[in-house]
Amino acid sequence: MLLKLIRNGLGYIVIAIDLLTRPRKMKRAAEEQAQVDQATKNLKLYQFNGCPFCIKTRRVIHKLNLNIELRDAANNPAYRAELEQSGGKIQVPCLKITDDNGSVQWMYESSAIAEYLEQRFAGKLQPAGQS
Ligand SMILES: N[C@@H](CCC(=O)N[C@@H](CS)C(=O)NCC(=O)O)C(=O)O
Repeated sequence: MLLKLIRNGLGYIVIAIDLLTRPRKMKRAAEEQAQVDQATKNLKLYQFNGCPFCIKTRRVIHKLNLNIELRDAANNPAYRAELEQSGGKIQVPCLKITDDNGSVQWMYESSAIAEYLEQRFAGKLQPAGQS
């Protein structure tokens, strides 16, 4: 009970620091942003709100100006079950990547996810299979 309170409290503090220190959003021409928005429809981030590794990943998403759907695997039982059964384990953040052929990859580890997003979206747009 006390532990949960401390953990939630710390989570809120980290969320507040994140909001106060967010990096500047990358800007793209409208047409390029539309292509990026189309590409990110195939990405879903399974995450917890107060998890520091998820906050780190959400900062990268914010900085790269990506519209990636966030799926709350702490409070949504369907997302939690999907993460465990299809991803393989309950660990967040996890990025579900669906390529143009419909095959799915579950990417764990915040550093791997950040690297993938940077490679694919920081410069010229890369297709799903290229990074
Ligand atoms: N090395 C991992 C660590 C991720 C991690 O420890 N996530 C915690 C939440 S902060 C987790 O998923 N714990 C499983 C659970 O709470 O059930 C990363 O960088 O993504």
